[in-house]
Amino acid sequence: MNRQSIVLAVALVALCLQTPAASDVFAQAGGARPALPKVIAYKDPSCGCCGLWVEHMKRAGFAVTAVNTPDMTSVRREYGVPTPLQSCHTAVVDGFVVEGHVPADDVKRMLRERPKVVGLAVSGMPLGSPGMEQGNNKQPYKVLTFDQAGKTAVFSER
Ligand SMILES: [Cu+2]
Repeated sequence: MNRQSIVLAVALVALCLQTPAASDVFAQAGGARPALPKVIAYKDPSCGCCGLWVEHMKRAGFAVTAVNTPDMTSVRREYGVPTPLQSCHTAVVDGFVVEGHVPADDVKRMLRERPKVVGLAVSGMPLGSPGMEQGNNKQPYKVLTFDQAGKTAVFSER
């Protein structure tokens, strides 16, 4: 290595080391919070309540890409959604799977807490869940976590 390339290497290392510190300062200065991760929502093109759930997620601040597919069975299989938990749409966000009409607040909590699960699900389509609003009709429902073995646990009760 000649002198010039050593200087260049040192400068590059210094630059790399500097980057996290600089962004810390930015965060401390009240800079923008990191944006919410992107959501990809798979749904049947004819599913109206799926579109309403996508709108619910957008209102909560998520950037959502809706992907229309007539074959939701394959999507659920691909992302490991247990059959008893199935609903009308399947979304993927930051490595987690979100099945059905899960409230955005629960998705945000999962992203903060990062439980060791595949994702969250609201099975069926309970009335009153996000995207399934119908006046004042509200069916109580549970948001469940599920793991690779299909084991579930209650994440929240709504
Ligand atoms: Cu639905």
